[in-house]
Amino acid sequence: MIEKKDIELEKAVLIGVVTREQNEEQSKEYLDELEFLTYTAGGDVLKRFTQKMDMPNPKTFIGSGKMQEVQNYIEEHEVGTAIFDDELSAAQERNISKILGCKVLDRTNLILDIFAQRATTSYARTQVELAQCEYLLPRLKGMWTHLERQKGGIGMRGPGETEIETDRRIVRDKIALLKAKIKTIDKQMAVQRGNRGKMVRVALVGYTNVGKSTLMNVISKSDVFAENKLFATLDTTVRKVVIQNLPFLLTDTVGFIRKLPTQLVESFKSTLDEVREADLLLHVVDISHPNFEEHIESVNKILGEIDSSDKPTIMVFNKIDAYKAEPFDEDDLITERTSSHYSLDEWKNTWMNRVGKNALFISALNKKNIDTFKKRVYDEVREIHVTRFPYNHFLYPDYTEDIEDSE
Ligand SMILES: Nc1nc2c(ncn2[C@@H]2O[C@H](COP(=O)(O)OP(=O)(O)OP(=O)(O)O)[C@@H](O)[C@H]2O)c(=O)[nH]1
Ligand SMILES: [Mg+2]
Repeated sequence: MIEKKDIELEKAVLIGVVTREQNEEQSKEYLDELEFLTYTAGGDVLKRFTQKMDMPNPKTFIGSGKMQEVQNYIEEHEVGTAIFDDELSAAQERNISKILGCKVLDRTNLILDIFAQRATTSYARTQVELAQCEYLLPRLKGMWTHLERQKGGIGMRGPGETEIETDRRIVRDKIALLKAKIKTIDKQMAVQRGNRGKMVRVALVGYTNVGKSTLMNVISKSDVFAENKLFATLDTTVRKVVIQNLPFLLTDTVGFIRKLPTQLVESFKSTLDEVREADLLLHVVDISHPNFEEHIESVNKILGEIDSSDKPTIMVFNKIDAYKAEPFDEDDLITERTSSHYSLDEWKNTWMNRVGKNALFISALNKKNIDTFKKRVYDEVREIHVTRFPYNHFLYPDYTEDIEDSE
């Protein structure tokens, strides 16, 4: 991103907790992701703080001793932003901000901010603005007022910049306005979708940064923006793809993430309609990510929230070129061998085996197994197509031969 190079990175610290449900390892992975999010938003993480606790402190989330430690660090290093991995209540945010004397954000805040920063079309911007207003409304009272520096930056982009000081009524009016605006666009989009006729619709879904757009570019020869940042894609791109003689529509859309703010899921409803109305889902997974199984769970959860759990789905395990098992020493009797030590072949024999022909292993970057992938998508789309157009025989000839040729 151009901005990134031009602006100075904001200094930030991260704060997470280790609980009974969330062990040290997980906490580390969540903070890794939070750091990636912070970087995407234009921040530079100087330090991470974690605290072991069973129950968060209702007033300040973490305990007073830890808070003191954070405060000392922030003062000494002139840190402007403290980012919590967990959702803070409005009161907690206020209290902590008073103690630390800097901007305090939580994960939701950060994600909303990135969306605000990355939304380019007016439609995406309207959706993000709505989500931000919904998030802001219950938090309005006294927010930031004790801070002198209201200079913008992470967490302050979008409607927050202008509306923080104004009262709830204005935000409520704004919400109504944005909703009306979205409704109008929704109608236009529904018409657009209707115009596409009965063509089979396939949607790429998956966690953010797994390679959906890269895969889209590979099989549709299109040029969708892809990069190693979270939420590179916010809008939906639909391309007509033809494999052999079979045309279908392929959709690339926004990636999911753990704890995707509900306000966003709701306001991105129509962007996600593309997924809801798809005939077939290609669930792309970054198998080189140590946490990929949890990513799958997060994605499935969001698919459930948008009533799309029962769709025919092909699991596409991407980035096999980058997959590396953690080294395991057979003579080491202390370390337990876990799935992190599995080779790719061992993985294929786990639950993935039960997914059967609907589990594919590819590298979109190196174009590995793309032909197998295309063939599988072809078969599936053809099946749907045939049920939809029972009298359309043009599809049958040649394709097997052709595919074999190309492999
Ligand atoms: N090593 C490797 N990297 C890949 C592969 N496919 C994609 N990538 C990289 O992964 C990063 C993310 O790719 P995108 O295609 O933008 O991912 P996305 O799922 O569309 O991400 P969002 O739109 O942000 O949700 C980019 O840096 C790609 O170059 C692959 O097969 N192997
Ligand atoms: Mg993308």
